[in-house]
Amino acid sequence: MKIYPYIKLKSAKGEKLFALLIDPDKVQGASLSRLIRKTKKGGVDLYFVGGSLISNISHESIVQTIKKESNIPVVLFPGNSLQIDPAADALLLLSLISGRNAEMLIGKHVMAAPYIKASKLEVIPTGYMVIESGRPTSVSYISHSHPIPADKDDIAACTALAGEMLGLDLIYLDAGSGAMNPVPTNMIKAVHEAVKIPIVVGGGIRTADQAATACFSGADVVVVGNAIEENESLISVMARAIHNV
Ligand code: 1GP
Repeated sequence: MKIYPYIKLKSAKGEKLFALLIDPDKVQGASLSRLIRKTKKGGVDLYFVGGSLISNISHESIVQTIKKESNIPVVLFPGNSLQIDPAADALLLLSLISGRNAEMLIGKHVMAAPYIKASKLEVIPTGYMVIESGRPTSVSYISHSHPIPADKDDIAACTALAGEMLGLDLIYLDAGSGAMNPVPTNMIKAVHEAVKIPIVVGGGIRTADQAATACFSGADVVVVGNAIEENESLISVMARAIHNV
């Protein structure tokens, strides 16, 4: 099954998905293989692969390595158009709808479109919303965009609604990698009430409680990166929390 229909189906059934974010700059070689082995036992549903900035350029792509060692689907979460890898299963085509930087809304996409078409990747048009989380994050710096203030649920809800009306298939609420504070639960609830399309939530989720709370608030997919890089035993704990909601 393709990835987006799978996410939609799970969302319709109220079943939550756990996505492990692999940043190619932080996890590679032996540590990547160890992480993959742990995810096999741990209940990860999807790998998201990407980062705001990638400086580890190796001959074999990280996606090729993952595909050799695991059957879990790989979804690209690209920080820029250099991160299009045909070896993946799908690509989140991110339009940064929380910002007002035309390049991130549509400009980069124009340049990338022919490459994406040639890659034959499944494309998931995604409304990407960066939420203020206590301090500047890589994504707010690199994207030259203001995050949505953490207490402005109404702005978040209307932004997501506009994204849905424009035909986007997914909303991604991101507090940013390593965020001090995850996306507030009230904001997830407001967005969940505003739209019917599935909602991905990530950034700064460090505990099973936070992951479960995001799900209870309306997240369909919870993304965790940093916390698991630091403590791989969290994989099974997070997976249980997310799947038992
Ligand atoms: C960042 O949503 C992801 O874009 C995950 O963030 O690494 O803080 O879990 P963390």
